[in-house]
Amino acid sequence: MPPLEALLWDVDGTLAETERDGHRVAFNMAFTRAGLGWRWDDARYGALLHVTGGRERLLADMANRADAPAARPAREDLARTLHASKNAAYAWLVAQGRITAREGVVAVIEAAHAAGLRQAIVTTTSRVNVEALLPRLLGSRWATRFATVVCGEDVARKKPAPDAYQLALALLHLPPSRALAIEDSPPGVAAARAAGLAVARRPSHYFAGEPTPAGPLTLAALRAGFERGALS
Ligand code: XBP
Ligand code: MG
Repeated sequence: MPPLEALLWDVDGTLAETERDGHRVAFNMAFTRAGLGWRWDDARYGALLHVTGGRERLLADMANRADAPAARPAREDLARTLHASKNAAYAWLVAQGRITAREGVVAVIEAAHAAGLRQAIVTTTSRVNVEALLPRLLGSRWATRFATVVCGEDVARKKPAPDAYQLALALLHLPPSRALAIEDSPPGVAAARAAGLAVARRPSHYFAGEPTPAGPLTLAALRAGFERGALS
């Protein structure tokens, strides 16, 4: 294996338990604010996570609801309104300090920065959510830690398509053999692998049944796994 040159970080579920502590709670706040009796419990939200993108997730859920608007344009309008309201509620939850970094994440980002590795954010969440979360996790230095930030709006196809990873690699001028993706979910792992990347899996709350690596998240462990070719 060539030496490791870059870490490509997923956001939701990887940097923090944002789906459990942020997005699901915020979707339910948006439903209430819209006067809808809808509520996504933990099990329903976990099942809906195979649909990436919050607006797309709303549309997928509406497809199974008798009380959703029947006409496609009305559904799309409602999904857009609920999604904007959800993102506002998410920013509020972040500002309240309800979302904290997963263990080891901040230390690895700082160690990688100190070691001269390049880093990128590669997420299918909306840019507003990244811009709400990252300063809270890393302070104002966050923007100096990532050479590029690829978000859901930047690509035609969200994960599990490889587009976001391919775009990040192109912006970093790196072949996939020099970078490592860090992901929590099967769609995220599939996206990284489809872009030809090695992947360190750190399953989050909703994917606790997925294979989990032994030991804490450290830069040394990531580097060793990458260099042994032990990550897939
Ligand atoms: C996770 C997603 C997102 C979030 C919600 O992305 O699929 O849709 O659940 O964010 P990743 P939005 O793990 O790649 O960061 O509502 O902004 O889509
Ligand atoms: Mg994720």
